Amino acid sequence: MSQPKIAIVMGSDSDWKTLSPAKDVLVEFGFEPVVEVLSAHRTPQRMISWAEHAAEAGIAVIIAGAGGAAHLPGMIASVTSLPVIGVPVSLANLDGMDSLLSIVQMPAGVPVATVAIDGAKNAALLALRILGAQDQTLRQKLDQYRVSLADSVAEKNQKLKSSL
Ligand code: RP5
Repeated sequence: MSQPKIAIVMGSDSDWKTLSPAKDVLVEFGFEPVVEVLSAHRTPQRMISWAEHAAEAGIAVIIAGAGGAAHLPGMIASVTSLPVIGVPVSLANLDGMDSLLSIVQMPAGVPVATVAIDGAKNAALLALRILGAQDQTLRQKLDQYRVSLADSVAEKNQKLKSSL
């Protein structure tokens, strides 16, 4: 069976600096994501068409980032039953609160799993956890990752103490 794909989509190429940490995490875990700029308000038909065909294109999880009146993740989730993870992108004016509330406050029936403002790294880790539920090898890699986080805290602890 071929590897399930993870997509990273965003409202503009200006979002890439926020979304690219998701790609770095996915590549670290052996996934080369599908990357696409899709605008909910500038290219609504293309966005809908892409999302409607995502499952048949082999995509298993969609990470969708947008800023401002960030309707991209919710609109995508309205036309596919694939899991959608929303990343609120912070813009200059409202520090990402606008994006956060636009993405997180989905009415019941159409879920979007929302991560923190600019939380692309966690979006990727959540996508991997979703796939890892059915993939023991991937789950073991995620286990190792958690252990490495614990190790890094031990190192920080040591470093701080030796600097005192
Ligand atoms: C949103 O508008 C995008 O997701 C981006 O965060 C924001 C600004 O887009 P650009 O003006 O940089 O194209 O749709």
